[in-house]
Amino acid sequence: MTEPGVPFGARLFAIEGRIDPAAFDSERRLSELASVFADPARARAMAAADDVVVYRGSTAPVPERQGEVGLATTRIEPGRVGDEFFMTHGHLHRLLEGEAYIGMAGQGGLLLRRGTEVAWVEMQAGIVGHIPPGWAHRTVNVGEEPFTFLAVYPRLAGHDYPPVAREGMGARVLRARFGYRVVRDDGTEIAARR
Ligand code: PAN
Ligand code: ZN
Repeated sequence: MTEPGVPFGARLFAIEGRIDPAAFDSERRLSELASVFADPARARAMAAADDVVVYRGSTAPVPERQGEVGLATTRIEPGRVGDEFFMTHGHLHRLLEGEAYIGMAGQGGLLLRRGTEVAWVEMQAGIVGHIPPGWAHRTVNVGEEPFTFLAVYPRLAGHDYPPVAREGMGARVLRARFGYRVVRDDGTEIAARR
């Protein structure tokens, strides 16, 4: 593993959705995420039959120090719970820090929320999504292949999950006839690709 705090070049594997070297890898399975879906009972039943990995991450060896820039990849598998696409849990940063997501492969989107404001950014290879400070963020795989991206962030930004677990993201991303629609909790559609 690369020494912490030293310059290095890391290789990105776009389709696999990983970075090398990685200090650690993580995975989130459907059973752990059931409660974030609109139909948790259905997610639990699916997980009981086959507790698939919904997404995995790899994090480059950047030390947790002020000023350091973290590099982490995420790969979200294609799939749905009912009509709702597989997605990340979603979080706020502990510190008031922004982040950039660089699309590497597949078709996805970035769902953002700040209070009652909800935004949707389509993501694919070649698109950089900008997450301003103070916005909760979640990514969604709206395609048939893995959706992968690189996150670039202040290493100390941190993850705060309970607000999203409690209040959700203000909208859900659902299958449409040929694509998807992004529907706010009040039923308004804010984006669609059909
Ligand atoms: C990303 C996310 C990653 C997984 O690296 O942490 O996509 O999503 P959850 O953390 O919501 O499970 C990031 O935004 N880092 O700040
Ligand atoms: Zn983040």
